[in-house]
Amino acid sequence: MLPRGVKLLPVVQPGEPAEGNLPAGGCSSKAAASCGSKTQPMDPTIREKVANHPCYSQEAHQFYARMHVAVAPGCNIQCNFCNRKFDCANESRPGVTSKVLTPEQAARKVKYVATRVPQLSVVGIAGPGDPLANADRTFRTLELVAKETPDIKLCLSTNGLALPDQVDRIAALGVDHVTVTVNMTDPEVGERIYPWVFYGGRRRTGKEAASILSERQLEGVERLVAAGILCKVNSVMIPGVNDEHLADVSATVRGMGVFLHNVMPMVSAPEHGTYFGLNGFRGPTPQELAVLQDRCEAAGGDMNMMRHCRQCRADAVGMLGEDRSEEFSGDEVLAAEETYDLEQRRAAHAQIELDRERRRVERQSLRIATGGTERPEATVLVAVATKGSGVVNQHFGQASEFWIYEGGAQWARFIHTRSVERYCFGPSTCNDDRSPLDKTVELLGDCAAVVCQKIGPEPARVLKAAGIEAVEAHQLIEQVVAEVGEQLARRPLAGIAGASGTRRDTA
Ligand code: CLF
Ligand code: SF4
Repeated sequence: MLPRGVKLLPVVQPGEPAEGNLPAGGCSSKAAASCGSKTQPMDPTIREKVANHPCYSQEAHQFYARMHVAVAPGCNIQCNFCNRKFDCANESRPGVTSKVLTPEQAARKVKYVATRVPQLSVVGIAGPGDPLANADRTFRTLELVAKETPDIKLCLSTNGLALPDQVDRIAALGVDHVTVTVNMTDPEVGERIYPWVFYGGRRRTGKEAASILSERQLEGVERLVAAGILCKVNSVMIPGVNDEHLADVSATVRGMGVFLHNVMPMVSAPEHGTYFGLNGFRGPTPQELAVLQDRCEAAGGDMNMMRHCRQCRADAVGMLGEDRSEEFSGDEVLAAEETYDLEQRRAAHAQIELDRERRRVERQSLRIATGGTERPEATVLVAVATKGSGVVNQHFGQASEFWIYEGGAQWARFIHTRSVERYCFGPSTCNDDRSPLDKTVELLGDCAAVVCQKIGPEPARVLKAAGIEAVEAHQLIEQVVAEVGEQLARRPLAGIAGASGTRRDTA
């Protein structure tokens, strides 16, 4: 029996083709009854654009991969969470450095990777500095990639300062996806984030710098939308600086026609050597981030929120949840003369689409709600270990990240992902001697259960001692989350199967 008010809706994840009046697009947490304007089927042009883009569609990211080519070393602004030694922190994680490639090397690398990673659907330029502060290198790379690997989508991410002058060139090259980082629209907030910007041939500081940057960003966004380019906004959440302001940013850019908003956590540690890191500004906890994402979603009316960002590096390769950049970093990759087999890649994508369709049909038959205003009265958080493809298929000990869902009777809402290594909870937990298992337990401390394909007795015992049930499963994620959530929400203290975990039916 269902708790009062729960509507039975087929599971439709962002990016799936909309049927009838079901929600679609990057609407990760709304169901038809509450999705406002998204109760209409998605525009077919937009649907085609997001269909296999792993960042613009949460569902697609379970099946498709991206790669970044690090061709843009310079930057035209200074952010207080960046010290230029590492990749651009507006799109990637501080503390990693990517080797800069020439456009020709980058195009050769794309061919090499595309031949070996059939899931690859998108090539992005996101650093290590700002792509549009290195416009010639960036556009030459895009030109070569478009010519030599024509089935791959092109993507760009920029701080926006140079954007208004480059939109025509971006459109002419057929770039369909552009991300602009907007951390503020209020110069009073902005002057705390940006010590300077370089514009009009000289360095600007203070409120003037922040005003120029904000105006240029919004003008750039306006021009992108007018050119029919799908626009995503990234915002770095800096507690105590812009966290109270980002819901206004979300509403502003939603009003301008931005498709998706990605609020990312600032990752701040003294060893990164950034102004914020050295001066005790901390990043948000996963819980604080999730609360702000919900606020932005509401403030934007019906803003699509990206909740599956991995803050990948400027030379990232692979599915969003995996990092294969090392595997493709050798000189042989840059020297390789590949023959590009377009037919083989098309056949691989046709197979991916068949698998994807099978999962979609399975999910729809379950009729589990993935969001909406009328959620069950009782829900719990469930952490899932998965490598993608829509199923629980990762061993607990091998998971480098967990997907966090809210689960309840006939209900499974994706919240976000948490990386086992990534989150820093401030100086008191840096460089400590806790075991990886202890850190994982702390990371998942607010979850009632962990669902994974396999778990050993010792980690299951440690989780149990922390009040987290371990559940073994190999099924569709939503199905397990809803079942486990329903049981645990009803019996939060009794648990469901003891510390050794419960064996569940296999898919
Ligand atoms: Fe790269 Fe960015 Fe394009 Fe994606 S990433 S340029 S839109 S192809 Fe994606 Fe990586 Fe998050 Fe960026 S997970 S950091 S949002
Ligand atoms: Fe660093 Fe990126 Fe900011 Fe430039 S835009 S200062 S590279 S975080």
